Amino acid sequence: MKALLEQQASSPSCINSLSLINCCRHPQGFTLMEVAIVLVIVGLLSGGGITILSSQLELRRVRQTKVLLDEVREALIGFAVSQGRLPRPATSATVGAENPVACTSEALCTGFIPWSTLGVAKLDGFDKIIRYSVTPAFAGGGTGTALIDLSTSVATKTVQTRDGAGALTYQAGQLLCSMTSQCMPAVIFSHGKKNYGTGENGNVMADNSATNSDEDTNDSASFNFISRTPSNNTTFPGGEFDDLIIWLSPNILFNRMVAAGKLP
Ligand SMILES: [Ca+2]
Ligand SMILES: [Ca+2]
Repeated sequence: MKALLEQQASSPSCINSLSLINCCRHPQGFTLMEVAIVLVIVGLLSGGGITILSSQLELRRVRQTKVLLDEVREALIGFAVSQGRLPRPATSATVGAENPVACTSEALCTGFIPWSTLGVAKLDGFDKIIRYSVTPAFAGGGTGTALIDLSTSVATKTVQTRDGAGALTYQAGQLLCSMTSQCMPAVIFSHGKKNYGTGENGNVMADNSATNSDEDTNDSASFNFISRTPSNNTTFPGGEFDDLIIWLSPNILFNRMVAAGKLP
């Protein structure tokens, strides 16, 4: 064996090339099969690494979005405490001041968060403008200046979810909203990574699914939204889902406004 190694190490091909180790390990260097196996292993390792990295990045974006949505909700409460009402949605995808025109319907009171009026981030963790839907009577009403009135203002937004069988059930609010059974004054949401959304410059992102009916609902909803745990299941009722939805509780809003002397 020692003689063989000495013979290989002293051969011209070993001395004159950088493949000394290859040469000494195996008289013919690596076989094609060995190289192929190494390439497959390297490919598997790097592919797995990229998958782990991208899923961690996605988790980070989801967490970042949840934090931003919570901040928006706090900013909405702060606005109501100082102004006596909630703000209207942004003027447009590029103008972040609340729309100066009174929003007289649920649909007109649904759009983007008024990020510059609230002083919050415009975009969620997926670089999509954060969405916002507010009850008209809580956002200035028909005049645009009406204050929230505990004796007349009925919050109108609801959020449904799906039970294990896929049936819709109310998670916030209920079928009929009234003075004694308030629904939610506002809903704040992100379209998540996939399907729908509007980018910073107003570029509208596509809906690439024919089965995501709950995401379809959220994109066009004006008062009844859907919140579910994320799912890739295209055959479950409502289809795949990755939207992130939170809402403003009327009790928390009223409590904070009463504490600040903005409501009797
Ligand atoms: Ca989505
Ligand atoms: Ca769709």
